[in-house]
Amino acid sequence: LVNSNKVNEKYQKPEEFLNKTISYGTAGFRTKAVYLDWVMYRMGLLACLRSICQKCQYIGCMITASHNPEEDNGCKLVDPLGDMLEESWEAYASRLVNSNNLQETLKSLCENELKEWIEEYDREQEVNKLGRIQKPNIVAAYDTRPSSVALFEAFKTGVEVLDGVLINYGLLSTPQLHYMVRCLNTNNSYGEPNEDGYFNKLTTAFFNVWSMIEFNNNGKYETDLYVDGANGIGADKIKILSRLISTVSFNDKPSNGTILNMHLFNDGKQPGDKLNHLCGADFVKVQQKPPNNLPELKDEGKISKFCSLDGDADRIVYYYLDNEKKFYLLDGDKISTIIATHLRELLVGAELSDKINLCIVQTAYANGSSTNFIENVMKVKASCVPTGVKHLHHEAQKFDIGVYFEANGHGTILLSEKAESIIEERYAELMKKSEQLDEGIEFKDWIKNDKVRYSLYILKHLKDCINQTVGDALSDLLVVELILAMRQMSIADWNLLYTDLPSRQLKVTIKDRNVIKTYDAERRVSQPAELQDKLDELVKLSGSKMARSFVRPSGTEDVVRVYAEADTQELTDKLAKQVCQLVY
Ligand code: NG1
Ligand code: ZN
Repeated sequence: LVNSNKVNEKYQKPEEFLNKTISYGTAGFRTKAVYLDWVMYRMGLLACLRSICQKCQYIGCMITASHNPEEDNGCKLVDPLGDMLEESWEAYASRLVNSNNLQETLKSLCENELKEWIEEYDREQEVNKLGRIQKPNIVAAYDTRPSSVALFEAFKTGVEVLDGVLINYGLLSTPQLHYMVRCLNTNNSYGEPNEDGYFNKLTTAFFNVWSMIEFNNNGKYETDLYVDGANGIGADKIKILSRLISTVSFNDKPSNGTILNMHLFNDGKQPGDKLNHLCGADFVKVQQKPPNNLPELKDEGKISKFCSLDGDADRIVYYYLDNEKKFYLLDGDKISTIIATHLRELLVGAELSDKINLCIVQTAYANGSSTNFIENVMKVKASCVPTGVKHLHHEAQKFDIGVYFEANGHGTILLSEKAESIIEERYAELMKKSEQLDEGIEFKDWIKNDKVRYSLYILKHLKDCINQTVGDALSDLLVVELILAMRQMSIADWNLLYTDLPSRQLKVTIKDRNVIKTYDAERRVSQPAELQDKLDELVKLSGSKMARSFVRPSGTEDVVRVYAEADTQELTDKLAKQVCQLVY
């Protein structure tokens, strides 16, 4: 492999990058799309190396810049089980991209860090010469950005240099690509590796739960949901999901007559529509206001339920306006608390709470009220980790059930192998018993009439509705809707779980954001030395007992992020501004 000598420099590193370093950060490589083709080419090489070092299993490449502006783009690699690229490989990615002598760096990686794997690969090639030759297997997909297709071509050229076999899935959401990778590497046991398989898995689980719900006229659950597609890939996928949800009657079982109606807006198909522009989950969360083009709803006096996806459909936040048009946001913290509350009730109901533990993972951006609610009302463990999904994911893996969400709406639920097998075994026993039901007893009634049976049944199918590889707006949406429907809860009721402290997120541009070093899950600054003391002083003098503030360098933009929360919005905004001045 090393001596193949095929590496060419078609996608030359531009001069202006020769003295610059860029790093594979929390979201892979991400910047203005015009600077990226040579990066993509090199990532094609790296994806092949990663596949070779994973016995030629499929490695994914998602081309997206998520919630960032349409002009940006980026690239994330996906490991064989659908999770993010292993941490040690982030360093290889940065090395390969920052190298000013690509051939040399590639050679050095192959002859040192990756030596064992490359030798094994070369040996296998020799042995299999006459038979089927294993090649690096790569799958790629991209979001709707205009730059995505050209960047895919650059990636493809890189893959071809190392003889990789590339499947192009075209337009997918980030979580769909993660799903495909997992299916391909697990012999389809996770699902079929195509879009039908993805939707089939989600909707089957959804209908299995939905069909058990008794809807009555007094229930407060809103069956209409208005979805902001951020003018991106999520809009296309919501259209498919919405069609399936409103037309499929699962397994020919009579439906309960109630349908979840999704109404899409910001679908990206109207003149002037621009990805993430004045819309989408990040806009709504950071600006704390509704997106553009909120549908005019005729039913005055009735509260409507809204949600916004982000540009690659891995984030979701909910919101509503009250009769005075006051805006209420239900962010990742509200989503994780309602999910964890419900899962805990199901565990108790299924008599499994002593066998399966539960934890919620958050970051410093979690609203202080949510952490207080988790620890002091729910009495569940709340872990705090640094920003970036990989940190949340890894922490959540330490528990039987780990519910993790960033406040911005990115998150999912992970079940340990132990939790999975307990639930699956008990469920299998339940199904066995159901085969011997007396005549005249309906399966559905039999399940519903017993708390243990019911809780187990719901637990099993709710878990199957979760995309455990990564946060997935579509899967999260279905899980939230099922929980609200089961609880007969309106969005306003859900919001009452706890009251958010007013918060503010701002950004400051400084010469070198990396002079700021943090610790304690990014909640405190260690460098520059005097910054934390000054920040503490501002918090102390803020006039609010609840005040909290922190600063950290962004991993995806060239800015320092400032966060503050306090008793009132006025005090919060004042504190956030003062901290910005401190940083500047
Ligand atoms: P940075 O730019 O490091 O703050 C942002 C989000 C993260 C995560 C990444 C990846 C905030 C405050 N930060 O990271 O949570 O989603 O983008 O997209 O929302
Ligand atoms: Zn995203």
